[in-house]
Formats: sequence, C-alpha cells, structure tokens
Amino acid sequence: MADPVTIKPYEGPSGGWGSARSLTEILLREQVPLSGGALLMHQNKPDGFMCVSCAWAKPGKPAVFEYCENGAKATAWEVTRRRITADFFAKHTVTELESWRDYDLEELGRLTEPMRWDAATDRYVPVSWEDAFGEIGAELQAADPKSTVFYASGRASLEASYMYGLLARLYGNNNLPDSSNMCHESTSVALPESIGSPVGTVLLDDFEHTDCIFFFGQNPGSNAPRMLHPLQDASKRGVPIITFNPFRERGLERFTNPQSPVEMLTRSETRITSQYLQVKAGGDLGALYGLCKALIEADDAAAANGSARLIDTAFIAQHTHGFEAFAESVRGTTWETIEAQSGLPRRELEQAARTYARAKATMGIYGMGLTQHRKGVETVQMLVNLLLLRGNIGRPGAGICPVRGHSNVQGQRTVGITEKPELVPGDTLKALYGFEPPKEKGLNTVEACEGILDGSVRAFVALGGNFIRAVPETVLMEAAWRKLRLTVQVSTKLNRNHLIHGEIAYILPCLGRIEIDAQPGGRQAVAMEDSTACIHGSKGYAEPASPQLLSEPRIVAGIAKATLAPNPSIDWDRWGSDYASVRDAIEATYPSEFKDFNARMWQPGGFRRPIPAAERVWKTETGKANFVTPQGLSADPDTEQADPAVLRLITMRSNDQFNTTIYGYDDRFRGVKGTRMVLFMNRTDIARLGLRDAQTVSLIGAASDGVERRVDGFRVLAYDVPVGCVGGYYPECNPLIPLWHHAERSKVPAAKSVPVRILAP
Ligand SMILES: Nc1nc2c(c(=O)[nH]1)N[C@H]1C(S)=C(S)[C@@H](COP(=O)(O)OP(=O)(O)OC[C@H]3O[C@@H](n4cnc5c(=O)[nH]c(N)nc54)[C@H](O)[C@@H]3O)O[C@H]1N2
Ligand SMILES: Nc1nc2c(c(=O)[nH]1)N[C@H]1C(S)=C(S)[C@@H](COP(=O)(O)OP(=O)(O)OC[C@H]3O[C@@H](n4cnc5c(=O)[nH]c(N)nc54)[C@H](O)[C@@H]3O)O[C@H]1N2
Ligand SMILES: [Mo]
Repeated sequence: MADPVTIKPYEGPSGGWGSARSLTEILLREQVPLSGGALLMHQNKPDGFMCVSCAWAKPGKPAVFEYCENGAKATAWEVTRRRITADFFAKHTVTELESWRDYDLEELGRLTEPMRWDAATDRYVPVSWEDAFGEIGAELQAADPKSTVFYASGRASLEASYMYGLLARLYGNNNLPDSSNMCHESTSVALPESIGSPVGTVLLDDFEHTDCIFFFGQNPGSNAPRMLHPLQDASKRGVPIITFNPFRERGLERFTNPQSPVEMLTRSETRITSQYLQVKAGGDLGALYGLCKALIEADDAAAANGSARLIDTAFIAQHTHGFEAFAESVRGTTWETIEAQSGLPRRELEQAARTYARAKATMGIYGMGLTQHRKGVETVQMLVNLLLLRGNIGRPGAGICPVRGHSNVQGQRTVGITEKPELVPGDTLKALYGFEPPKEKGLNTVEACEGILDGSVRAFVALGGNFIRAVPETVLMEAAWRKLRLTVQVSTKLNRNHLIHGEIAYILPCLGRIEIDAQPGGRQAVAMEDSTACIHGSKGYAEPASPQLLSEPRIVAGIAKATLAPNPSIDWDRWGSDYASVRDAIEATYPSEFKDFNARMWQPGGFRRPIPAAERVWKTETGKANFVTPQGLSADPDTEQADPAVLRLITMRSNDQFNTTIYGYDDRFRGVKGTRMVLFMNRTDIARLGLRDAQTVSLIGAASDGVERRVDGFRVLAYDVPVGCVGGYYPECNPLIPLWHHAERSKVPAAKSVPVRILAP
C-alpha cells in the first residue's frame, strides 16, 4: 500500500535537493543498473536519444546533464529491470487485475511478448506475431472502415506516425484521433485563424532576447522542468515574468538548478515569477480582456495628448486585420465584468499591463490551463490579440509559445496523424501511392468516444496511450468499451486499457525509444519534433526489454501488410526495417518541411521546419494576422450557475506522474505525500460549505444532464486556491467530466473547469 499520508507545505524550491533525492529513489526502485546513469548522459543530446517525457526544446549546445528529474523518471520507467511475462498473465484473470491500481499495473514492468485475450479463461495468453497480425488484418478487412479508429498517443516517432496515418487512409478513413485532441487541439484551431500557423513561433534562442514573459496555465516545475533553465536565465537578467495560475506552483515561484553544484551547495534559489496572479479557473479570457483594456485605454490617452503610443500602430496597420472591432469590444467591456470573470483586481491587471507596455519583446507561454476549457480556443486567440497589440509575433525575443505535451505530439500532426483531411496533402499522397485518400472528415477523440457509446465504432487500434483512462465520462465509456469487437493496444507497459478491452483483444508490446533498435540492415534511429518545431534524430542506447519486442514501425508495417491489398509503390517490409526510407517518403510528401531530412536530423538543436508566422508571413484568409474578437467573456456557460454550491474543479498532474502513468503518490511541490485523493480547496469555501480540513468527501458532477457522476474518498485540503475553484488529480477525477463538456470549437475535454458539488457524509 501507499505510504502513510502526510500533508504539509513544501518550503523548498523546485529542482534542488528534493529533485536529486526523488530521482535516486526511482532509479533504485526500478533497479536501473548503474549504466543507467551513463544512459542519462545521452538524453536530449545531438546523437543521443530524445527524452520520452515532454516535448520541450532540446538545445544545440546541451548541458552536461540535459535532463530533469521527471525526464530521468521517464527514462527509468522505460529501462526498468522489471518484466511481465506470460507466467504473470497465467496466474491472474483480467477481471482480477481490474482491482489493481494503475500504479501497480505499470510497476509490473515492461511487457515482453504479444498477448491475446482468451475469453474462456479470462486471461491474456501468448500469441505469435504472425498470428496476431493475421487475425487483426482479417478483422479489419471484415469491418466497415468507418467503424474503425486508429488512435495515437503522442510518443511514437515521425516515421511510425507517418506509416500509421497512411495505413488509416489506405484502409479508408481519417479516423486518426490523437492525444492532441485532449491537449493542444485548442491551439491547432486557434492559431491558424489568428496567425496562419498551427504551432508556436518561439525558439529557444528567443529566451535570450526577451524582455517580458506572460505565463499562463502551465506547470513547468513538474511538466517541462528543463524549461526552468531558460526561465531562470531570463529572470536573472531581470526579465519580468507575469504568471496567471489559480495555483501557486513552486516551479513558477523559485528554482534551484539541480545541475549547478554552486546553487546546490549554497542552496541559492532564483525567483521565477515577478507578478503572480491567481486567476480563477477559466478566468483567463477575462484577465486577457483586462490586460488589453488597460493597454488600449492608456494608449487612447497617449494618442489624445500626443505622447508616445503604447500599441504598435505601424505593425497593426501593416500586418493585422480586425483591430478596430477588437478595440471597440475591449473598450466596451466594463472592469466590473472583467474582475468578476477573472477573479483578479483591476489594479493588478493594470500593473501587469504597464509592465507589458514597457517591454520591447514579449513572449506568451501557455499550457493546459488555457486549452482545456469550454472557451479554450477563444482564450488562446485572446493571448495572441494581446501579443499583436505590440507587434510581438515574428521578431527576436517575442512570440507565442504553446508548451506541447507528449514528446512527439506536435510531430505526429506534421506527418499526417489528423482526423482533418484538409491538413494532409491528398494530391501528393495520390501521386506517390496511387490511391484516392478519403475526403470525409474522420473522428477526433470526443467523436470517437461518441461512436463507441452509440455502437457505431467497432474496432479500436491504439499506437500507445491509455485512452480509456485519459478520456472523460469514465463510467459510461468503460461499459461501452467492452462491447467493441476488436481492440489492439501497441504498448510498453500494462495499463487499464488492456483490462477494459473488446471481444477480441491484443496487446502488442513494442520497443521504447531509448532501446537499441537492431534491424537486419543495421541499427535504426528515429526522429521527432519538439514544441518549437525543431526536428531531432534519436538513437536508442539501452538493451531491449525482451528479444520478442518489435519496433513501432515494424508493428505498423505488420498490421498494414495483413490488412491492405498489396501496393506496388509501398514496400512495408522495407519501411519497417529501414527508417531512412520512411524519412525519404516523408520528405517526398512534405518537401518544404523535410528537405534533406536524413542529412539534417542530426544537426545539433534540430532543424526547424518553416513556420511562416515566425517570418511575419500570415497564411490566413485575410493574408494578415487577425485580431479575433471573442463572443462575450463568459468563460464557461455551464459552470456559471447561480448556485454557490457548484464549484469549478481543475483536474491536473502531480509531480509524480506522466499522464495516466503514476510514478508515485507524492506531489512534493504541493506538499502532499502518500495519496492522490486530495481535494485542494480554499478555506473560505471549506467553512462556507460546513466542511473541515482533512475531512473525507465525495464529488458529484453538477451538470444537469441526467447522468450520475461520482467519485468518493477525497480528503479535503485547505489550500491557496481562488474561492469557488477546487483542484484534484487526473485521471482519478475523469469520471466527473461529461463527454460534452469540451472546448466548444476544438472538442478538447474541458478538464480544467468541471462543474462539481461536494457531498459530505
Ligand atoms: N512529468 C510530466 N511531464 C509531462 C506530463 C506529465 O504528466 N508529467 N504530461 C505531458 C503532457 S501530455 C502535457 S499536455 C503537458 C501538460 O502540462 P501542463 O500544461 O502544465 O498541465 P497540467 O498539469 O494539467 O496543468 C496546467 C497548469 O494549469 C493551471 N491551471 C488550471 N486551470 C487553469 C486556468 O483556468 N487558468 C490558468 N491560467 N491556469 C490554470 C494548473 O494550476 C497547472 O499549474 O505536460 C507534459 N509533460
Ligand atoms: N482530466 C484530465 N484528463 C486528461 C488530461 C487532463 O489534464 N485532465 N490531460 C489530457 C492530455 S493533455 C493527454 S496528452 C492525454 C494522455 O493520454 P494518452 O497519451 O492516451 O495516455 P498516456 O498516459 O500518456 O499513455 C500511457 C501508456 O502509453 C504506453 N507507452 C508508453 N511509452 C510508449 C511507447 O514508446 N510506445 C507505445 N506504443 N506505447 C507507449 C504505455 O503502455 C503507457 O501505459 O490525457 C488527457 N486527459
Ligand atoms: Mo497532453
């Protein structure tokens, strides 16, 4: 069982000795051999392997240790000595395993051979790769392509992803949802309309030239710790960092670089944030309105009395569209509304706006705190509006910086993992492979869930991930999932989605990226794209967890060959064993993005694919960068109920997890030890609702749609969060999220503003 629960405020910085200790613990627990330390030396280095944790940029001139506590945990998790073999599955029925915790399942170690669920004994039994591909191929051939889904979690390489996308299209659908649909799809919808590029414009170098950073709803201390290095450097140069976050995240407050002996020995800390604004969950739309209002009204006054303007009028005139309508909307919005929506006082927003007005180059950085809301798309567009007011896109030190999640989630989209047919070059695919790529829009994550619930989806293939645990509406989804005809999981570790399975169910274990990928033609490398659109090669260094594992490209090739009619233009066997040939195909499909792919992938720091907005080339309908005016300020129509007993639940990550993978039960920075079932609550709310600190309560969904949603066993924890907001961990809280409660325009589940009530015994 878990350690005894202790909860006390964490006084230390992010990084520092706590980080070093936590890392040592996991290396020991996973029995990572001493060579594991040597392995870490290759992490995120040119010619090394790219971290399997987050997608943060990898510098061209890396530090000696270019990894963080959580990146090293992710490495240890993959190169662990623990293994699950057929013996284990022979001893346990699947039903029995369902009572195990997620943590215990993954702690069993790496999967070692392909398995098929046997209905008669309710056990997974070994199967040969050949038989597995044979049956999967036959099932897929018999199915209606419209009823099959090809999901991808964002970890697989560019090569595996390109092949996977092509497999789906040759098979006959665009049903290619990916984890991005739960994550930065709000970005992918917002940015093309605003600036004509779907991804961020900032490069690592920009941190050296910036004058000011606006930081919204991302927790770098836990989720992108290497980003604390450029943030620390910027802070040391005196760059103001203005943070909007309902939680006071330690990584955003202060940092000790665990890789600096001096900082460690002297226990010196750098303050990161200069102004911390504890915005209400979903209140960023209001906060951004406030910043824009303060700036535009101060600029109106400057224009009237002839002093220097505060907005960049030349940039606005030359490069943008829609300014007047936007400015009118901002001027017409009252401070009363802005304060109510954001939960922030006017004077604090004015102070932040003054800092902004003084800065020559400003960056806007953000994560799930903006994208996972009903108004996620509009909020991202408001952040762009703020940047456009002072010409902060397309010049050094400035720009928009979405912090992507999975290590190759951005890259998967670049090479065709998308349900939107207009995002792939259909004509080129037709010319290369002699087929008509399907034109009908495919299913994204929420639509795939709807299809599973209504029975129209029958087969589900997953290239990584733990879909059933990651999506909302857990109870209904799990019940419907069991009715699927076919479920295929390409995975490295046992997870919930192997236990909740279809009538015919396969686990196909694959090599991880850190492992040596030996093919007949020699050792293979793969490539990925980071958050800043830089593309890097990655080579494995660790011995494979089992001789029976196949690489992801080989598994995709195996399924493709068994499913599709032979195509004279595609040699799946060659692609599955010689990834340079896949990269040639990627280059042929996307010539401007991947020019000289094979040669350039080893360039230190990666090569950047062209991002037109970063050059002030606006690929929008107006040919300009657009000020997009949101329809109203209400962050979340469903949660804005008059009922004061309804709270907004933020579901988020601890410092001891990677998405649904739970490394441990501590959240050091938030002072929680030994449990994940806590409910972070403001003292005022605790008192107002007649509760006590440390009391055990249940949460019930407050949406009035007739579905009962409930999770029991939370411990109330008095915490510094805004009144009306509570916080809990993902995925434990997912049963509380209605499937329809997603960003209106991108369908990203609105996991950061879930309407709930508290039920006390
Ligand atoms: N170690 C580790 N690294 C990871 C992951 C992991 O699980 N573990 N996951 C990876 C993935 S896939 C992703 S997408 C990223 C996720 O990384 P993040 O974007 O950091 O995701 P979260 O932890 O969900 O929380 C985001 C932050 O938003 C804040 N927040 C919540 N609601 C609001 C709001 O309404 N407004 C504002 N301004 N802030 C809000 C929360 O307090 C929290 O600090 O990290 C990636 N990296
Ligand atoms: N309530 C709530 N829900 C959320 C979120 C939230 O903030 N709140 N965040 C959302 C976000 S941002 C995301 S990205 C999704 C994440 O959703 P997913 O990407 O589906 O989930 P993960 O937990 O990252 O997947 C973990 C599994 O991936 C497999 N795996 C690990 N490495 C590899 C590999 O190299 N290859 C293969 N084939 N498999 C591998 C392992 O078997 C492991 O069990 O969850 C979303 N759900
Ligand atoms: Mo994500």
